[in-house]
Amino acid sequence: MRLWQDPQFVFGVATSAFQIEGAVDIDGKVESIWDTFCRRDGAIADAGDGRVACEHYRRWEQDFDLIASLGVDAYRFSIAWPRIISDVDGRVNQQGLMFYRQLLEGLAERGVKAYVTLYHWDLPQFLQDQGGWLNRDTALAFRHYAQVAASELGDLVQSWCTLNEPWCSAVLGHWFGVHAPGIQDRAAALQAAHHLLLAHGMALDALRKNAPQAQHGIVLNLSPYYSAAETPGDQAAAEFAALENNHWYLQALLQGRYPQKVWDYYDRFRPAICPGDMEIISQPLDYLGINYYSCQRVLACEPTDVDWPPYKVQEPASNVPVTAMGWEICPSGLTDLLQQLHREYRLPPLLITENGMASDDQLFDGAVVDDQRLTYLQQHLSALERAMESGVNVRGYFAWSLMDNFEWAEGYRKRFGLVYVDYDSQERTLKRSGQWLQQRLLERKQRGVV
Ligand code: IFM
Repeated sequence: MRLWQDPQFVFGVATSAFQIEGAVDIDGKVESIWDTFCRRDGAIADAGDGRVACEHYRRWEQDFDLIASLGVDAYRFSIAWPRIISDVDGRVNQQGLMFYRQLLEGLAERGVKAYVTLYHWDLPQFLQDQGGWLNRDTALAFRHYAQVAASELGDLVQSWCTLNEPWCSAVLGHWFGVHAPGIQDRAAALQAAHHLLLAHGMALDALRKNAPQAQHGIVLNLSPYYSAAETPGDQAAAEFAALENNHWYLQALLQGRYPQKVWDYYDRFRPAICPGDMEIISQPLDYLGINYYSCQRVLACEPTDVDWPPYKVQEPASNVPVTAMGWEICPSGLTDLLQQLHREYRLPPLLITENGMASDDQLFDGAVVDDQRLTYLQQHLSALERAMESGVNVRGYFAWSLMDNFEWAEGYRKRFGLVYVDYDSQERTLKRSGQWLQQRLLERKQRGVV
């Protein structure tokens, strides 16, 4: 595979703060919306929360040794905003900064590049109390946080990401209500999406000023939307679904507008936009991060309610391979998606910032044989390579996730890690998929590629 021979291509593993750190009320950290949401009855499938998670806050050195032993070039992780900023006035928590400085120094000592995300969903609760992403001031608060993070930590960071998957924060958090803050309101979702993108633009500017030597971008979760049947109605529905879920974000970021069809369809729910917002949102990016897990198959339907779209996402058929999340395994979708984006946009360089699968892994005799994940990774890397061979400029690939962790509303039951975590003992075991990746990366080093 050409991918393995390119010394510039970055291989990494990824995590996020709330999913692994634990220590949610230690060293001056204040509450996030996920701390609050986890206390809501029935919100988390196994009633789990972030209090202990993978105890990474305490065990980070051991975890970093593990990362280094994998032979990856980079580690993608997020900073918990509520560890850094303590109140509505923007007071800075030095202990929080010290923790992340330690992490960054730990990575530098091990020769691993730091890819840092500022927002992976853990909004400080004090901002939610002021309206959260429905309040435009949250974008200004995010700019302040970005400025503090970049000026205090920027010398050790190679790549910054403003937001991870704003679709999830907006739609899962404000429309479906299955993620924090658990709101169910179509208009709120569109307004939150706009303020998230505005926050991205404002933070980008602060990052460029305070950490000019680093790369700056954003990460979107994207899927190809296929028509589940050949009828023109279903094809139009798939097109609408792609516009609503992918291009709403892509067009705003890359072209400074929202897709007209979706704008017209949701005329009752349009977000408030101030003059100049779209210019702030669509500043040039050094890279666009794409999180890819699956494809979506769509059927046309009559909306049951005014705030529902004119399509339905079909459940995978019983003969289609799925992950433990029930998501279709669809490696060719990655090639299709990348090629479509390449055709439709003038893209910055791309990174695959997450890719992986949940499976029902079992630790048996000290080993975890997760062959389904191993195949998943191989197939997706081949699919990525096919896209690159056809001309798509992809500069890196990060496996999700380094280790099993808190899978949001699913709690701890869904395991995405290359490393198995025994939540009773906190013991880590490299799964077979992780051993495979490690072997490939070490061979690559031995061949002198990097
Ligand atoms: O675990 C999540 C991650 O936090 C964001 N992207 C998708 C992953 C799997 O659901």
